[in-house]
Amino acid sequence: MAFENILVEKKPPVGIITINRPEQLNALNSKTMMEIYGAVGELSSSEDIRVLVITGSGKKAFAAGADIKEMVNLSVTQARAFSELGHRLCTAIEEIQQPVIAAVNGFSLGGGNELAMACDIIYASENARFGQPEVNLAVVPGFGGTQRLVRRVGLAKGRELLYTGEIVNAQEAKTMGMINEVYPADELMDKVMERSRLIASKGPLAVAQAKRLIYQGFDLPLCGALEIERQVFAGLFGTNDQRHGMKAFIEKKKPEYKGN
Ligand code: DAK
Repeated sequence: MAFENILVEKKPPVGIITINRPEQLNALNSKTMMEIYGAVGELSSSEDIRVLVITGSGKKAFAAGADIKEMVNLSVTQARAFSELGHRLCTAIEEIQQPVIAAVNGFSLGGGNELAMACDIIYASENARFGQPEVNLAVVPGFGGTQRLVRRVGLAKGRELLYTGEIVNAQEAKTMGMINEVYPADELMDKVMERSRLIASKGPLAVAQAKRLIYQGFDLPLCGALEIERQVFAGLFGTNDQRHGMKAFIEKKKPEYKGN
């Protein structure tokens, strides 16, 4: 697939999507979101890709929001379609097997932060800034932010951020549990690649199932979620990787997982 607003690189076992509209601070217009959606599909169906990374080009932004210039004159029907596109993209990120890491290298605002929060893990540079400033524009987040933010940081902080539109720095975002770790800007991508390769070295079916269990189980009653865990745990004993991994431990060897 040819893309105009994103760059896609395969560095097996890692696939990298870079939002590439730096002059617009990587604002997410429909075309860019459709391209990211296409790239997520393409990379996630590659057998040699075990982790996806999403980042922004330039030094200023991961993505400074949904594209306000595209949104300004949307009708109610068009706004609904725009929101559905954002939801489809964020849900796709949550539903693919591979973990997705957001490497946030600057502003992560509005729709950009909603995209980041759909990712499994968020690593940020020290200059990153996070927020849901939609209320400044008299709208609410439209790509799932009202739901994913409070699930990440809890109701107290989530409400505050959503009602004030305040922007927080990377350390504050880490303290409230929105993001995982903060690195110096010039080390961010190296650290992200290191963490990605660490995840990719684990049993891929186990990582994929852990992702699915968290996604499907999080909003279920505990007893139902635990039942799914039992089924998945048992099912993994039908895989070659499980036998291989446990034997490797006993024989003090390093396992090499094949994903079967
Ligand atoms: N959209 C479009 N262009 C943007 C943009 C954005 N979100 N953010 C920045 N840009 C553009 C600027 O317009 C400028 O373009 P030119 O004027 O040069 O053409 C260029 O990027 C550089 O930006 P600045 O000159 O403003 O750069 P500064 O360093 O001075 O300021 C900033 C950086 C991030 C503080 C500032 O750009 C800013 O405040 N940006 C907007 C941040 C924001 O409000 N983000 C949230 C957007 S709203 C929904 C669906 C979705 C959503 C809501 C509802 N439904 C359908 C219901 C989601 C909404 C959002 O995400």
